[in-house]
Amino acid sequence: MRILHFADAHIGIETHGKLDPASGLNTRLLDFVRCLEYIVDAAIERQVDVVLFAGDAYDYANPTPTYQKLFGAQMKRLSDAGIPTVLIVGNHDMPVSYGKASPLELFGVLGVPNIHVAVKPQVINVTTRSGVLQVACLPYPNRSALLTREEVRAMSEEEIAKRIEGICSDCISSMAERLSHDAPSVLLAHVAAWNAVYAGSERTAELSTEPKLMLSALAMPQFKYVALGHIHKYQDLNPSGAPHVVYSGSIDRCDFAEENEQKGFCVVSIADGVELEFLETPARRFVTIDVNMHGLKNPTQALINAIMERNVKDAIVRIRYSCTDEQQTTIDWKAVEQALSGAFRVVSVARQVEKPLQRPQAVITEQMSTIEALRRYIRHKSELKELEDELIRYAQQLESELIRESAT
Ligand SMILES: [Mn+2]
Repeated sequence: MRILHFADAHIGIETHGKLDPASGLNTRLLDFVRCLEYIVDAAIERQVDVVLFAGDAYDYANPTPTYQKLFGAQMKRLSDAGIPTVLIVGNHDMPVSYGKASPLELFGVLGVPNIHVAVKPQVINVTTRSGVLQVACLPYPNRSALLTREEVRAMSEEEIAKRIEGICSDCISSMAERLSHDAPSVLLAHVAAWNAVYAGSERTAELSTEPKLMLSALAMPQFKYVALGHIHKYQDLNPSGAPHVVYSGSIDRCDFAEENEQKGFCVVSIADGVELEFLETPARRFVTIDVNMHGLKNPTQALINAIMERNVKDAIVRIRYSCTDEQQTTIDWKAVEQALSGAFRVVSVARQVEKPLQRPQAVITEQMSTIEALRRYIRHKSELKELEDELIRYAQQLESELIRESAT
C-alpha cells in the first residue's frame, strides 16, 4: 500500500508577494497553490492508494472564498481520481471559539466522494484499492474543546499544556488499542512533539507553552507510520523506523527563516517493511545576501559580486549591507538593480547600522522562554523592577492569546 503524506499547505500566506496582474491573485498565494497542485499531480501520477493531509490547509480559520476555491479545486482532483483522502483540522483551520465550524468541514457536509474529514479524534477505516487502512486521527488539541473555562482559569499555562499532553496521549493509546489486527494502521496527527526541531520562522512557537507530545506517545507499535503536521521543517523523529514518526513540513517556504530548508511531501510504501521517500515541491527560493563593505575600494562592485555569487534567479531576495557614510554616497544603485533583475522579488536592501552599546545588555538567549527572557530584561533595568509582577502577568496573557489565535 502506498500513502502520500503532506501537511501545512497554509493557503493564504501572502507575505513578500505582490499582485499578479494576469490572475488578480497574490504571487505568494500562487506559489503555495503551485506546490499543492504539484503534490496532487504526484498522487495521481504515482497512483498512490491514499492521501493523508495532516492539517493547516489554510493560514487562518476564516479563509476567503478565493482560498477555499483554490484548496477545494485540488481536493476535487483527488476525489475525481478515486484516491481516498483524509483531512484533519490543524490549529490554523480551527475556529477560536468552541462550536464554530472549521472550513474543512465543508467537504464532509457536502459529502464529497473519497474525502474524509476528522474534526475530533477518531479512527477512520479507509477503503483503498489495496485494502483497508485504519487511520487514527488526532486533529490539533484545541484547549477550548478539551477544558472548561473554569479549569483553564484555575491553571497556569504550563499546567494546561501538561493536562492537554495527557489527554492526547490517552486518546492515542485508546485509539491504538481498538484497532483491528486484520488491516494496517497509521496515526495522522496535528501536534507538536518534544524532540522536534522547529523551522526557522517558528521560534515563537518553540518558546511558547503549547502542548508537546513525547515520542513514546506517538511511536506506538500498532502504527506502521505516524504522519504529522504542525512543524514546518521536514524531519523523521524516529529514523530507526518502527514506526517512522514524520513531519512532512510545509509545502512551500513561509519566510526567509526557512531559506535553507527543503520543502516537500512523503510517499510511504507499506509492505513487509516500510519505505519512506521525501520528494521536494517546486518551492520558492529565498536568498539573503550579507555584504560587509568596510575597507573596500569599490562598494558597488562588492555588492554586485555578492549578488553574482548567489543564484537570485526567480528568488525572493533581501540584501543586508554595512558601509561607511562615505561609501554609501558612492554606490551606483542602477548597476545594483541591474544585477538583481532576474530576481522574482527584492523585498529589502537595508544598510545595517551599528549602534554603540551604551550599557551592558541583559543576556537573553534563544533557549529561554519568552517569560524568562522578559524577567531577565526587567531585572536588568532598575526602573522596571517594581513593575515586574504586573508586566509578567500581562505578557503571559498576551502570549496565551497569541498561541490561541495562531501558534504555528
Ligand atoms: Mn499548525
